[in-house]
Amino acid sequence: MAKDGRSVKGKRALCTTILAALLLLSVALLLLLAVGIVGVPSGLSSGNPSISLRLPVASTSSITQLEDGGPLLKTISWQPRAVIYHNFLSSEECDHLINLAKPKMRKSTVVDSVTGVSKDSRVRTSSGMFLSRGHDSVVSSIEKRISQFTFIPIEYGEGLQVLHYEAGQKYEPHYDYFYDSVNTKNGGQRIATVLMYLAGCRSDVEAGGETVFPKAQVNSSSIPWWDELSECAKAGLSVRPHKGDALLFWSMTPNATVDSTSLHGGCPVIRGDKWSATKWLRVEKYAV
Ligand SMILES: O=C(O)CCC(=O)C(=O)O
Repeated sequence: MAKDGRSVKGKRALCTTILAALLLLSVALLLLLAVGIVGVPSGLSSGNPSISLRLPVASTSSITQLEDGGPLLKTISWQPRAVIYHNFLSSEECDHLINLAKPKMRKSTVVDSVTGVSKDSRVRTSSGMFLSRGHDSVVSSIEKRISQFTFIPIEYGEGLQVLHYEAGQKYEPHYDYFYDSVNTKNGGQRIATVLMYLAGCRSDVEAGGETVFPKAQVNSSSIPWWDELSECAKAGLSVRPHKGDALLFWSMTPNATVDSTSLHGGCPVIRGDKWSATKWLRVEKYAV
């Protein structure tokens, strides 16, 4: 009898231990799902060219969902390769970059394609300034995030360029890669660009200011917000400037030649102000 009693007790203890272990495992799995380390596949349809992933957002401990619950990372084109990372920067980081740049803004220049020398131009009417790499702890943390996003080491990046466009200001379509040998001496060719919107549409830019890719191989006229785009933006695939979002696009194809579909420009701001920050990435270390 006593032996049977012990074995019943033993079985109960074993069951309790198993149940407790299962409960702990479920809680751990729920925690991992909550912080985004583990994800549930979202059912990509084979005909859909855009791929969405869920990544942690800037400097906050929890994942901020978009109001519409949309994905944080969205591939918008394969030619050129381009992806939008929503909420890449926090609102405080955007404001910090603007405040750092504001007192030092100068009329933007363009690079002469033959001599490689910077010159004033009507194709680029914004104002801008450069923040040196690792300028302060906020800039360093953004540069580290860019490196993790692009898989390109921090040392391959130029300083951050902060740009300001007032109503009517624009940057006509151009390539970020160089044709001259002067500008590729330090760091080699530009391979990719990360364009971050610090103040953008729906808040500061009420209309216009989109980044447009006139040669993108995408049928963009089917997008739901087509009617809200400026005429300039309808000339190709366009990205509306939304505060905190980052746009990554590649100026070189996987076979290491320049990608002519990466032609892009900043459409004229129609109302309001647009602020952005550009990080150009090179194929080699860029000495500063
Ligand atoms: O401001 C934009 O939307 C475009 C900026 C740009 O083309 C650049 O910085 O190379």
